[in-house]
Amino acid sequence: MSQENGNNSTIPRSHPRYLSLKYRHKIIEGMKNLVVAEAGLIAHGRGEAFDYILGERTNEIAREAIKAASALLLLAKKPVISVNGNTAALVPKEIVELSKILKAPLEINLFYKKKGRIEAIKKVLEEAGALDIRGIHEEKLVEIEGLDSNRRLVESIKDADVVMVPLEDGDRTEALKKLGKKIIAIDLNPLSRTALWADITIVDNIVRAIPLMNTLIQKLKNSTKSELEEIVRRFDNKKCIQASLELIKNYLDVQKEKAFKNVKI
Ligand code: PTJ
Repeated sequence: MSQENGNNSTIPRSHPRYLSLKYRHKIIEGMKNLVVAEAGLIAHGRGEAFDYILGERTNEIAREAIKAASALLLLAKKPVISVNGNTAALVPKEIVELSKILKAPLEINLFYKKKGRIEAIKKVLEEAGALDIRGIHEEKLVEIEGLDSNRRLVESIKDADVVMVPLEDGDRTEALKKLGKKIIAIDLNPLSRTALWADITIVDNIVRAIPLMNTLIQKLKNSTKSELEEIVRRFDNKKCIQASLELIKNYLDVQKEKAFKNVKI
């Protein structure tokens, strides 16, 4: 298969945007296998654009959010990790590792319904070693009130106290918050509805955020309950969003000065 067909084995490692291309191709391959929705390509492109103007690195603000999210997940009695197509395509092993460390189920929850998608995502997660996958048996699904999209159909999320929602569209966070749940979002767009409604918003690329979360959770695992509560208490999501926007602004100011330094025609 050629590079144009979406096979990432043909991207030269020396390419200046190797990592970005590698993940782009994972999304393309995911779409061909039904894991990723067609709209998932567009969502990924939007994420790439935000990542670009955030400097494509995990900044200090995101690091604090990941730490607070790790503490909240460790404090949770019934944490659930929601998984959509893009998440399964980009970080299958890492999300399964997180689920195992926390002993939390992975719940497949899709916006775009298409025959075969749930099975395709289940397969990817199983191949990555998943032990507890929910959202796969129609008879076990119940509806969340106040939501009309396919995302209203949930299984373990209904009884969860903390729900992690990576790369989510629209208004489910708002609906889940109304049911008293704590929400952790991973979203490169600090102005998305999900980012603004969540209790903890990680403004970072999921491909960097989940591995770092796995490391931090291992480190925090032996902390006392009050130490974890203090980490969560100190975190302020409004400040986190505002600081992320400030960071974008500053990054663009610096780039404005630097942009043409190495361009000699
Ligand atoms: O698999 P499905 O059917 O559940 O559909 C999943 C998508 C992502 C297609 C669906 O939820 C959707 O349309 O989402 P949106 O409205 O495009 O929102 C996705 C958000 O994730 C956007 O704010 C993007 O900036 C952000 N995003 C995209 N890629 C990444 C990301 N955030 C973190 N890491 C990424 N790699």
